[in-house]
Amino acid sequence: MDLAELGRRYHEDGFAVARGVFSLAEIAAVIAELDSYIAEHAATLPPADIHFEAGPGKAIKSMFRLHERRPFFDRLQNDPRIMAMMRAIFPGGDVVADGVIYFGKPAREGSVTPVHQDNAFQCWKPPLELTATIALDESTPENGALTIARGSHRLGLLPHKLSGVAGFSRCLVEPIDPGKFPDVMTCLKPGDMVFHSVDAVHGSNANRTDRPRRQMGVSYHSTLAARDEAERERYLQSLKTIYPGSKAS
Ligand SMILES: O=C(O)CCC(=O)C(=O)O
Repeated sequence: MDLAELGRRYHEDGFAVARGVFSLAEIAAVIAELDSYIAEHAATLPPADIHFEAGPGKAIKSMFRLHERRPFFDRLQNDPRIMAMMRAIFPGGDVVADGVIYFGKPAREGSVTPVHQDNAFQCWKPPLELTATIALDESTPENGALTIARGSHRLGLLPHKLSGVAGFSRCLVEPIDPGKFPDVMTCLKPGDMVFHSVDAVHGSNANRTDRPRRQMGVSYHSTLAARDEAERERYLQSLKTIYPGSKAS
């Protein structure tokens, strides 16, 4: 892994892909832990920490804050390989892991992720925060690969509105110019990772295949950045109308 090249790509494009970070055996262990987490917790998670698809199977769409309930996921977010890549991307300060999310995109029911920037939820200034995706399944154009507009992180935070979509409460008000910021589908194999900036415009299509497109999303920030707490509080207040008792997202 060329860490300097990873960092250069990230700052140039607003995202960077790292292939084969985790072995297939390690990914199988993550999936086993996830299955056991679902069996233990899914029925009792608060509404902000689990979202379901609207399809007939009501399959799990996403889950938040897994690291708070399982040391396995806390260890995952502090994996030394990821931390080495994070320090290459955000040199200068320290890097802090902010939590683990599960994005299910279940077979046949996985719905569209509306186009958004994570900083509409996260409120970091400067925007030295990112999501590191770990692919558990192969992602393809047909099953809703994470799609990122190359270079869009340079636009800064754009206006968002309420999306009405569970787990992705905000989306862009206006589309951006695809001629200047072309969409890149990050088609991943299990164990691959993609790091996308909190300001990168991204989303994904529905999953119409018979296979799930499961991914873990881990957030990291540089200690050179701070949250705009007033902005974050306004966002959290807006959520209370959507998810009573909510903490985030
Ligand atoms: O599941 C998806 O494709 C969207 C994930 C996402 O929005 C994110 O990782 O920030």
